[in-house]
Order: sequence, then C-alpha cells, then structure tokens
Amino acid sequence: MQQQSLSSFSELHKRKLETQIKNYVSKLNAPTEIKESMLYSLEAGGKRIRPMLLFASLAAFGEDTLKGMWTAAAIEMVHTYSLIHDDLPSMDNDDLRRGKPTNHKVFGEAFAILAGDALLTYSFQSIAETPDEFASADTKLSLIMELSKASGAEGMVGGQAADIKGEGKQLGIEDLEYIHVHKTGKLLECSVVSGAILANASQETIQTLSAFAYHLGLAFQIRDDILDLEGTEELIGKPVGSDESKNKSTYPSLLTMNGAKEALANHIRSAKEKLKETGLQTDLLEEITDLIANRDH
Ligand code: GRG
Repeated sequence: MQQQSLSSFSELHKRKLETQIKNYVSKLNAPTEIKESMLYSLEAGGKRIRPMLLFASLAAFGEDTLKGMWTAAAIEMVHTYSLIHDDLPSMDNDDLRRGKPTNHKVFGEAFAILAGDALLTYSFQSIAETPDEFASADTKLSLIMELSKASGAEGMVGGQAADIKGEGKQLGIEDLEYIHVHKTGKLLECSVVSGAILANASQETIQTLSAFAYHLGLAFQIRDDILDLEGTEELIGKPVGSDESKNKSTYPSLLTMNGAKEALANHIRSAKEKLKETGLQTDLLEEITDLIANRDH
C-alpha cells in the first residue's frame, strides 16, 4: 500500500488532534481559569511530534489512525504538562516557551501547577474514553500502563529528577544518556509503542519498535544539544567549545561537536535498521526520523 506524504499526513492529523484537544478541554465542567491555562499551553504552537509518531506507527500497521486520537491527545497533554512544570521558578525558571510568555507568567504559579496537574490526570481519562469500537478494555489498560510508566518515576519524572540532581556536576556519557532516555525518550517511545498496542502487535514487534524509539529519542536529544550550542555560539559570537558553552554537560561538550554529529548519525542509522526489522510499512516513521535528525528548531 502506498502511503501519503508526511506533510499532508501531518497537516491532516494535526488539525484533527487540535480540534479534539480544544473540544475536550472546552467541554470540561471546571472553572474557566483552569481551562484557559490548560488551553494556553496546549495551543501555544508545539510541533506535535509525539502524536505524529503515534499516528505514523498505526499507519505502519495499515490501521485506521482515528483509533489513536484519544491516546495521541493524552500523550500531548502529558508533554504539555511537563513543559509547564519544567518552566516553573522552582525548576528552570523560564519566562518564554515557544517564543511566548510561559504559563506561570500569564496565569501565575498556582494556576500553572494546577494546569499541569489537570493535564496529567486528564490524559488517563482521555485514553479511558477511547470508544470501545477502537480499543477493548484490555487495550486501554495497556495504553494507560504504558503512559504511566513513561511519565512517572521510572520514566520522564525520573529523568527530570536525575537531571536536577546532576546540575553543576560534570556528568559522564552514561549519566547523560540515562537522563535523556528517561526525560525525553520514554514519552517518544510510548508514542510509537501505543500505536503498536492499538494495532494488537506481537511482543516481538513492540520490542523492535521500542528499540527504534530508543535510538530516535537519543537522536532527538543530540540534535537538541547541537542546536542549542550552535544558537549559543551565534548569540555570544564565540567559537564552538568556548568556556561559555561548557557550563552544562551536553553531547557536544562530552564528545566534541564532531563527535556529537557522529553519534547523531549512528543513532539515526540504528533507528532505521530497527524499522526495517519490523517488516512493516514504515515510510512515515522513517520520514519523521529524518526530520528529527535534520530539524532546525
Ligand atoms: C517537569 C516532570 C517534569 C518533566 C520535564 C520534558 C521535560 C521534563 C522537560 C523539557 C525540557 C527540555 C527542553 C527537554 C529537551 C527535549 C524536549 C522535551 C524538548 C521539547 O520537545 P518538543 O521539541 O517541544 O517536541 P514542542 O514545543 O514542539 O512541543
């Protein structure tokens, strides 16, 4: 079966997802301020990489991508909550996110915390509300289990905790990998694996797709570090590797810029090998992989 191009696939699915999210939050029987705070960050211009991975994963199995809408919205809600809390004064204390004032700058710290909490809890409700024609009770339970593990102490929260613990210390490559595999990678993996769960894939295929997502997650982060460093160097007008860019452990600071680029290429190659191993129709997943390797923001 010939699949459609990634740009038309993404455009269509992004539109459907954004409508789903807006309707979902708007219909909540809750104080207006909390709904506004949730929607502000949900609609602040995210790239929707995680939902697209889930839809592309379903497409690889030749499944109806609509099945994944409730889980895709759930994962985007968890991602959005993590960004709101990450920006708080007690964490990164950021004033801007995606070029706009951060949630706590607009709604205050208490509402930013509450909006994050509401998004996290709402995500599990969203999966549970997947119509029965698209997912059995067992499937929904597996999806909720997957998302809980990916977001909690064994996943994203664990990665964030390790990151905070490592602040100001010189980390080794293994520590750095632990942080990124958990902080960023687990939710990306959950997106790909959720598509496979909805498609009733075998354990073997799920494991191969998890391995794909592991390499994709690290590639995503290495690219992020490279972009950050290039941006910093441009801003401060200093050559790559200068002292100003060395106050944080990153892939370029541990491996040099060339080493980081090489590691990125290796992870992209391994990710694509894993996709081939599945024997599925993985064109869209492959295109997303290339986009992540080459992204400029
Ligand atoms: C507060 C529990 C808790 C966790 C925070 C994800 C995270 C953990 C923090 C975000 C910090 C950060 C910038 C991590 C680097 C990788 C990352 C997740 C980037 C943002 O993801 P994109 O590029 O974001 O998909 P958009 O804006 O497109 O949605």
